[in-house]
This record gives sequence, C-alpha cells and structure tokens, in this order.
Amino acid sequence: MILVASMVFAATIHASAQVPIDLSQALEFRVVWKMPWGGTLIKPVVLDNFCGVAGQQVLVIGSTTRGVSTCRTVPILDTNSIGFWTGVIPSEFDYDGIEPPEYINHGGHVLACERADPPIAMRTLDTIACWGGAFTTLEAEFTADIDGDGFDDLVCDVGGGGYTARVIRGGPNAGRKCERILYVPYAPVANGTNVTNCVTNCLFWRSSSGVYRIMQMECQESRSWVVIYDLRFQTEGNTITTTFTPIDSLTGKGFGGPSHCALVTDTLLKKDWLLMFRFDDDINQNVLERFDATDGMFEPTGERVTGTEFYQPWTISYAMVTSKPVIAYHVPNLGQVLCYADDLAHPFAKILGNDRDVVSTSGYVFINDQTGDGHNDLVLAGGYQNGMVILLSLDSTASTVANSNDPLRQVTARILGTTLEVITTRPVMISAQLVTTDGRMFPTLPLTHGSAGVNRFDLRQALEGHPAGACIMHVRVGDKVIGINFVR
Ligand SMILES: [Ca+2]
Ligand SMILES: [Ca+2]
Ligand SMILES: [Ca+2]
Repeated sequence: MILVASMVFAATIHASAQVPIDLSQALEFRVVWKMPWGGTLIKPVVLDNFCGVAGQQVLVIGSTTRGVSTCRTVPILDTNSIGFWTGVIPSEFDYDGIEPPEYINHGGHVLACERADPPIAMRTLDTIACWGGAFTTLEAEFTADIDGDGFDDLVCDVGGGGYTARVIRGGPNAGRKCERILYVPYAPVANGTNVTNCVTNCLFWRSSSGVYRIMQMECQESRSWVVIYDLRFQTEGNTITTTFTPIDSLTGKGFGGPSHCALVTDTLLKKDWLLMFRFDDDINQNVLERFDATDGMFEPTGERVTGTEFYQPWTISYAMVTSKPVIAYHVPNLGQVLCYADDLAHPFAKILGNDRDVVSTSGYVFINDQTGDGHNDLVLAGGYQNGMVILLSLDSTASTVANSNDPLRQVTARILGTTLEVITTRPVMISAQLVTTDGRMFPTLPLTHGSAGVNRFDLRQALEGHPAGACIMHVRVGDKVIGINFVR
C-alpha cells in the first residue's frame, strides 16, 4: 500500500486565461408538448431493449400519486403505462447471467421479466437492501465485471455511507441478498489526514484505458487536496481486495467537493476529461476548468470558463447520439446549457428555466427521436404535487402541441379506500385485476359497462382475503390499462 502523506500538494497549475461563457451559438430546446401528470415526480429513467425485446425502449416515470409508470417510446411515446414497478429508478442488472437482463430498483428489489407485453409482469428474485434505507444512486454507467468472475456488476452509492462505492455483484455465483455486496473502501490515508469529514462523495470512473479510478478529497486541519488513485480488484477465494495507487494530486483550495465536478470519457478520442469548478482567489471568481485525466493526472488543458455554476452537472455523454460526449450544467439566471465536454465555453443548446409549468425539475432524460429529425428528444419530469411531463426538442420544425396524447383528458382511475373510481369521457368497458408484488394476478372487477362521467366500484369483497401490503391494481378501461399502486 502506498500512502500519500509525503506527497507535496502545491498546485503547479499556471493560470491560463479564462473566458466567459458564450451563449451566442446555443439553440433553445422548444416545448413539443406538456402533459399534466400529477403528484410529485421523480427523475425519469429510460431502459433500452426492455425485457430483452430488441428495440423496445421504455420510459419509467415515478409519481407520488400515480405510482411508477412504464411507457413505450417507440415509435412515439405512448403515455399509457404498460406496467408498473414495485420501486423507482430501475437499472438493468444481470442477476442470473442468463438472457434477458433483470432489473434492480431503488429499494434493492431484483425483478425478472415474466411478460414483456402489456401489462408487463415482473417477479421479485431477491432483495438486496443492505444499508438501512434506500440507495442514493445506482450508477449503471459503471456496469462492468469489477470482480473478474465473468459477469457484470453494478456500482452504486458512490462516495456514500463511508465507502468509495458499493458494488452489487451480478451473475449466478454471487449469492443472495447482502452476500452480493462488495464494499469498496476509501483509499487509505496517513494518520491525521481525514477523508470522511471532508468528503461526502467522490468520483469513480473507468478510464478510457480500462483502469478503474477514483478522485478522493482529503483534508488536514485547514488544508485540503484531491487525489486520483488507480483501483485494482483482486479475488482470492471468497475475498476481494481493493488496492489503491495514488497517481496525482491537486490542491483543494476553493474546491467545493466532488459534486462540483464531473468525469466525462470521450470514447472516440480515448480521453478522460475531468471538469472541475473552483473559486479562484487570483481573479476572485468561480472557474470551470477542464483537465485531461486520461493518464490519471490533473493535466490542464488551458480551458477555463467563467459565468457558470457547476453543481451536480448532468453527464449526458452520448445519449443525444452525438460524435462527442455532452455535459449539461447551470448558468445563473438562464437555466441549463449543453455543450461538448471539450468545449465548455460554447454551449450548443440551452434549456430555459422559465415557462416550464414546473416548480422544480426532477430530472431529464433523452428518449428516441419523437419529431422525425433523426435526433433524440428530451423528456423533462418535474413539479411538486402538480407534476408535469414535458417533451422538448431542438427540432425547429416540430410543431408545438400542448397536451397531445394526454390520457388524463380521456380517462382517469384511482382507488379511494376500497372503491375504484374511473372517470371517462365516453361509455366504455371496465375491468380490474390486482397484481401482487411477486407478479400474481387476481381478478377484482369483471368486465363491466362504464358510462361517460364518474364510475365507482366497491371492491371490498374482491379485496378481502388478500394479504396486506403494497400491490398494484391494473384497471382496463377500453383498450387502455391504467396501473394504480396502493397499499392494503
Ligand atoms: Ca438474466
Ligand atoms: Ca462480476
Ligand atoms: Ca427529434
């Protein structure tokens, strides 16, 4: 183990000229449609080749009132949910090493696809909730075979809970529940140096050369610095050891921590760009600076940009289908801007912060091309209590249509106690079945004529005999299936 106590942390960076951000080239994302969704919305997620069906992309939207909806996006986003999750923010996860992939959700439930056609059915295979509470993040972009057993593993909670990361090992041989967790510690530091008190998270990435690396913030009294380490995982029997080799360090002066930076890999150029936002005493301003960290060094590129904020930037990478990776960050009094990771001063797009009908943005995600211009389009979910889903596009030819394909205009369903309430704009056939979290289905309302307006059905008898707990009601209204998450 190499300790870093003797390293000299004086910055040798020669200040390059900084330039103010130039927004003159930034095209504005336009609203194609807005849809009232209801509830408080969480960050949306996109899953490709869902349940092993090639080309089937789904958008997962979680709402505190409507539950977690799974919507097909191909060829056009259909906001009628094809099924429902027992948790939120799912990630693909190869649990058993056999096609198709499984999924793991925010609460650690590992779900297998039982049926990919609507209504989708998911079966719980395992629950990996080993740290007293929800995951903060599943870092699907780091999926790789970290322990070297031939099956991909899932990185989560980078920097959280006193660890560099917690890795959930995939594949058939990794055991059950918490046996699957590989805890990656912080890199060891010299006596008197602190990690846990000065780091709330760190960066974890796989270099374009294939090596895992972390950037860790360390401090001692009033000094702080950041160190890039190489990480290696060695397996001997049942024991996996992590070794850390420090590569380079930089003063932490003016640096607000890893949530003010990002690591973006350009897979074509094989470059790792480290973007850091710091307060520069010399010019009395915040500066967003780009380093070339391909070799694990803080190698200045000379690019230094002022006039931005860079807190929890959004690493879009190649999700827009661009030739270079894209990063988004905030510009005060404007909103989000998008730029190529190697040209921070000249954003090519902007998302204005006003006129969104949402109080706060929970998250953005790119889905397949909705407008026909060949470029992927953007879904924004946000809002507190009156959540909205908004489709945005850079396509200047897309017509702006408010509330197109809005299912709420035609039909809504909800459960009040043991009463199912369905509101439709036309007479329609209605039926319902209860789906338990392990995927079993129980008919609760036989096919029944519903009239235009409010229809109420007492399900007390049908619900009797079912155990208490979380479940989902699939309500079929005409040709639509609406899922309602509720707890008995
Ligand atoms: Ca599988
Ligand atoms: Ca593995
Ligand atoms: Ca488009």
